[in-house]
Amino acid sequence: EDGYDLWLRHAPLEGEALDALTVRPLAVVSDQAGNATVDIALAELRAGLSNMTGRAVATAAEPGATLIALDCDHPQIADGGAFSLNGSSNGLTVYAFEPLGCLYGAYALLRDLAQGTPLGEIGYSDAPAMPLRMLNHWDNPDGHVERGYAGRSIFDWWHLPERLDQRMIDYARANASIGINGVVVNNVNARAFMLEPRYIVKLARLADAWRPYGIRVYLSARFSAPRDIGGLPTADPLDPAVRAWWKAKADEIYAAIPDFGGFLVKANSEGQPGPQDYGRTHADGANMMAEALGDRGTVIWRAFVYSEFDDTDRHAQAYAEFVPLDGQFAPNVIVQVKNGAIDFQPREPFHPMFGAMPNTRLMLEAQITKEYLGFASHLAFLAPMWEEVLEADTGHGATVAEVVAPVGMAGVANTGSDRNWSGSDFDQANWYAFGRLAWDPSLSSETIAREWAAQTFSRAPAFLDSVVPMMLGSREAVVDYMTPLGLAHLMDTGHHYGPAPWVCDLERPEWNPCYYHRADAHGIGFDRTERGTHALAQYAPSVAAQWADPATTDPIWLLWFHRVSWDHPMPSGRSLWAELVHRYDSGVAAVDAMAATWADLAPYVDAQRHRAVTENLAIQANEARWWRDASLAYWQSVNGRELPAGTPSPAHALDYYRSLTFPEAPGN
Ligand code: BDP
Repeated sequence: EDGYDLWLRHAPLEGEALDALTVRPLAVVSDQAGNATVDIALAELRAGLSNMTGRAVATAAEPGATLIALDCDHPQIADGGAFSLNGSSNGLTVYAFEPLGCLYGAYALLRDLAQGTPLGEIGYSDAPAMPLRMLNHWDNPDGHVERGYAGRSIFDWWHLPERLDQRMIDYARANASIGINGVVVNNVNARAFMLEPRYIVKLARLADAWRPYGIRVYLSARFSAPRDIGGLPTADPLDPAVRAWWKAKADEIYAAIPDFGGFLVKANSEGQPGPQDYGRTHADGANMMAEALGDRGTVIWRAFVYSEFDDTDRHAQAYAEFVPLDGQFAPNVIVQVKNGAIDFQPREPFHPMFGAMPNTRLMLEAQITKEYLGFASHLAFLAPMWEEVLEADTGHGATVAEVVAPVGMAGVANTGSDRNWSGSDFDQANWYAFGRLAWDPSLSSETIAREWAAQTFSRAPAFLDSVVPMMLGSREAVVDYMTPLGLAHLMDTGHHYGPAPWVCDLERPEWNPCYYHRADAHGIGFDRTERGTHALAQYAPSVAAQWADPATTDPIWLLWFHRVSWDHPMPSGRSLWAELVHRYDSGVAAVDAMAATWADLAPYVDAQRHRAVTENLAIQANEARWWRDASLAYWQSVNGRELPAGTPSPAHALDYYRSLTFPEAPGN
């Protein structure tokens, strides 16, 4: 097995689950056969059931057969993809109001069966919690994927529209099986030419292929497109010619793609053009594009802004630029906010914008590709990280999940041309978990890990009882060996591979790791209290109060909000310095434990995938030690302290770590 089939393997069943499906012949039917979406649901059920049972599945009701029926215009079920699975004496019916609900119901049924649940025990209703469940691809038209660790882009713009790779169908299927219903096909650092007519026909071919799977296409749009490709002298959002250009562009796209989702825009951030270039606000820019789309689509405007450094705190910039605009965005504008205020670090407190803009539609942006968590070679299951954010109480009367539920979630995709799609087998779990959480943010990480592992590897209880805890602890291990106790952004600059806390000479302060850790002989950490940058005040008072005093701040956030001395007493009884060392060592030990657990699981996993994971764990074990040793060598050079007794010294002197370069690391 090479991982291509993802969680949709539908491996042969055994025992009671198999018996329930084989006592009688099996038939899968629907009165709505002929509808493209219903036909996909029927084909998925027939293929999946036949794989799981080893028997042919009939396509018409036969006397005495176990009947699985799809009823896809049932008036009592809500629209938007809801479904109900109802068992009966002779089988099970999937009820939905529309074909897409039947498709989601079919995938849910297959998911339950593939976990070994007997048919007779399946019966429930389900509906997506959020209307928009999107992937954002950072794929460039030349095939390079920004922050991609799984090969080249899966989108073959070169050969579209004539050639539609089978991967485009398999991709849509995988997405639909976890409820994803929107795809932004190109990088937020967008090329304007993707709005040209020759790209619109390519995009239309994808839209046609994905429509039956319930997936709408979106484009990242470069704000300066009216200048770049439109021949206009300006892209000022208040200029009538600019407005007319975007309106005509939208009309042109809708003529080819009637259900085009809309535009994703990164503006006035990291050198991208935007309305501020003309003295206008984010709202001016977003509303202009929203007017062009009208009620046909949505503008998703990113809040990840950090343009010119204004000498305060990068943590505070997005809130400062956006919160004053609350209530000014058009109804078809969504503001997309990263989970934390800096940038997809292994751990960040939730973004203070959540809950702070009650009159703006806010959507959560998560990163599935592991730019800051060891790329695809480190095993880190991200559901616990997203769960931590979704469950966070904003102090404004709602959790983050409650704030974004009326709108949705976007995940920066981790797909690529690698056979296993995600660069590693376990990174498939992050794609899966993202979709499942966007569908239902109340699902626990444990439930998701169990579902995924049972479908992807083995439903044997002994396997699951071992692999699920391993997955659940994996992200904390990364936090411990990379950035414990609230540290952040200590990776090497540019490619973000490996540790480089010593970097301090880049042009802009916030590009430097030393900006984030602020370590010197006396102490370490970023003071965001009123004595420091006061960014803490952007949180609701009840939340800010939890993090205001270093003595009572949860240690996981300590150095994010506070600068403390190396002797600062920790709840564990250790000094800050001893605790830091302890966390690095725990992270390394956790990776060794994962490798040992995985070695024991060989009997449950095919040799090809078992070996692939083993090799990655060997990389991770080396790199965890590298992170620990390089970080400790650096901190020692700053604080002049010995390591606590019994703690191994770094394998090399600091100069060795500083001298390493990685021209082969995937770039940005
Ligand atoms: C950062 C990435 C950069 C992206 C940027 C963004 O390093 O490649 O362009 O985020 O989200 O995490 O726009």
